[in-house]
Amino acid sequence: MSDDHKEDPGLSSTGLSRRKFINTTALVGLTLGVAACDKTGAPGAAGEGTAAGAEGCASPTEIKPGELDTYYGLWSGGHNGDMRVLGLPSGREIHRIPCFVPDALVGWGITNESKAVMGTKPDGTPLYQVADTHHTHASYKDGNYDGRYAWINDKINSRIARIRLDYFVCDKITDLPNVQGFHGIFPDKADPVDPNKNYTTRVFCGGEFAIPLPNDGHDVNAPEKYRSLFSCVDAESMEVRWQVLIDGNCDLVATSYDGKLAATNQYNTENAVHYEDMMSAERDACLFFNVARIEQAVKDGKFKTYGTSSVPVVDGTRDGNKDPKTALVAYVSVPKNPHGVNASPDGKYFICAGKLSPTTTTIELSKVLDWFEGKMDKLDDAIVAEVEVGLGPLHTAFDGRGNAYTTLFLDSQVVKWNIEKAIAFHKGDKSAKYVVDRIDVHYQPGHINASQSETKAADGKYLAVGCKFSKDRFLPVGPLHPENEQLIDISGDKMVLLADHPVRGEPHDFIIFKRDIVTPKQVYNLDDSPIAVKDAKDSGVFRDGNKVTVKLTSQAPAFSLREFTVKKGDVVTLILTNLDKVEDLTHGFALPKYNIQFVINPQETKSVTFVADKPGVFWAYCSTFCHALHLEMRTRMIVEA
Ligand code: RUQ
Ligand code: CUA
Ligand code: CA
Repeated sequence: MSDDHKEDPGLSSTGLSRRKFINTTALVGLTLGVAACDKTGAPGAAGEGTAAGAEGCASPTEIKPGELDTYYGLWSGGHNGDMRVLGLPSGREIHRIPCFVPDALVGWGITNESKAVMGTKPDGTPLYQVADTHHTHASYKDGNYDGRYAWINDKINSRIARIRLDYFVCDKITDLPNVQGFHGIFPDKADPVDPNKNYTTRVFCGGEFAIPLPNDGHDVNAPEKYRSLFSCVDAESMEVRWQVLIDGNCDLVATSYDGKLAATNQYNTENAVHYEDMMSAERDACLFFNVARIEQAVKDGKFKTYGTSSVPVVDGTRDGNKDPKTALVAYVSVPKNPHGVNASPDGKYFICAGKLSPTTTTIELSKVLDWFEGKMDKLDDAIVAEVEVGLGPLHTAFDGRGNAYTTLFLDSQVVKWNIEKAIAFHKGDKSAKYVVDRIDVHYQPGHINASQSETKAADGKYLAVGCKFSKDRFLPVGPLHPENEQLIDISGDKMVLLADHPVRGEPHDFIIFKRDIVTPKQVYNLDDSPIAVKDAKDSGVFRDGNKVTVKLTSQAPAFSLREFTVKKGDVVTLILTNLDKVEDLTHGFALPKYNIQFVINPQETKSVTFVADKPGVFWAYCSTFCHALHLEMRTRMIVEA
């Protein structure tokens, strides 16, 4: 590593003159940048402490042409109902994976295959046009991501989507029965009883809004009877395995590394329907679910079902779970409307942020397990730290070196604090300085996550912060502002702000992992589709009454049929296989006036079904620039009157 810049008189004088005007954080940032400047600005250099700001020193966020980012970020796409893929540290958005809402680029919601995943109304159109994704998490093995799947929630319609991380596509969506406001989501990291299953087999989902069970019009005016459910979805089949009826509500979700516990924070212990009543109690709770016991109770038939759902629902209410030795759920008290529950990478603690309380509550998992085994009388003794960190704490990330980073919504800051020192302070050592650093962010941060933060491989390099307000950080574009995702270097003692990234609202949560965790495929396998048209010679128009199948292939710069003819009123299913095998050789199929457009990747097959209700000539053209003769790449659909 070069330290040339240390001797640069010009630089130090600029540095000095600026020092009077900048706060301490920025000052240290500048110094760090100077000390650790790497001439190459190579990716990964940031891990050795590089930071932006020093003259002549490339920022780690500047990835040069031809170079690749070192991390993937999976971002929730918010109202767009998709998942976004970013490269980090550059912050460049590389891809959007549509899930819950139609997508015009790839034809999600247009093709039969995507509609089968999304679900359709009786008229064949996608079930929903709106979504609200918040949280995205990926599958685990041995405490680290294994690159198989990611999951994302849809809060509006209580649906969970799975993304395959080989093709980066959504392959399954499941509706959670009897749940409204499905919010928190987290995969398990191991099986609670089978040590051989040291990988994700379940995904837990928190239901936020209480509703009558079933929600069929009865008890609508009896809010005291409304209930929330905590759900477990099978990671492979995506079926809902079981649900737990609780008192109060669920918000965010976290899981332990040993697979024994899942947790949700709860802000509405009051079971209230109005916000002022939701804040009436001084303490709410963090609920711990004993996964093995719940699954045993289901096996033993100790459950109910509600409405048309056959999913077993076990009793997780306070009254039904007073005896620790048989309890399925433990309610640890946490101050005033907490938000966020996060598992520390050492596997020892869950941390709840206080939101309306300026504190974070650290709960030791081994003590919760002691309580379940009858070895500890008072459940709240599992709280090993409850310390002040600032105003409006929401979410916490980790660097793998014992420090936690919590967003302070009201203070517009991130506070870095040391977990063991907070525990010492809580125990009575008032000299324990647990707050290590603070940094201003812009503005009102919600979610936060660090590279590999929620794994045993937390590496403490980059921290991303999802700021809910961007105000003056970007060129004005009218009243609707983008959100501001900020990137912070956390490799040193002091946090250093590296970059602002505008994002379309409202992204909420994200995860960041090393790029070698996934091995994305570049080309599909023809056998992935049972209806693939494997040879151009198999193309043609096949009629069965008024049902017509058009089989088509693409190979730059031509479709296998120069034209095809159908009759007005025919129900046409068009199957298109892209026979090109070359990486990045994607074609599109755009059919004017028929509301059909989709892309077709190398060796991929897609189909659409439509009624040929308009007679005439329709030039179906390739919509993805694929070849010098791309504009000439067309086929003619003739619809005879
Ligand atoms: S929530 S800003 Cu939907 Cu993730 Cu906390
Ligand atoms: Cu094929 Cu453009
Ligand atoms: Ca409350």
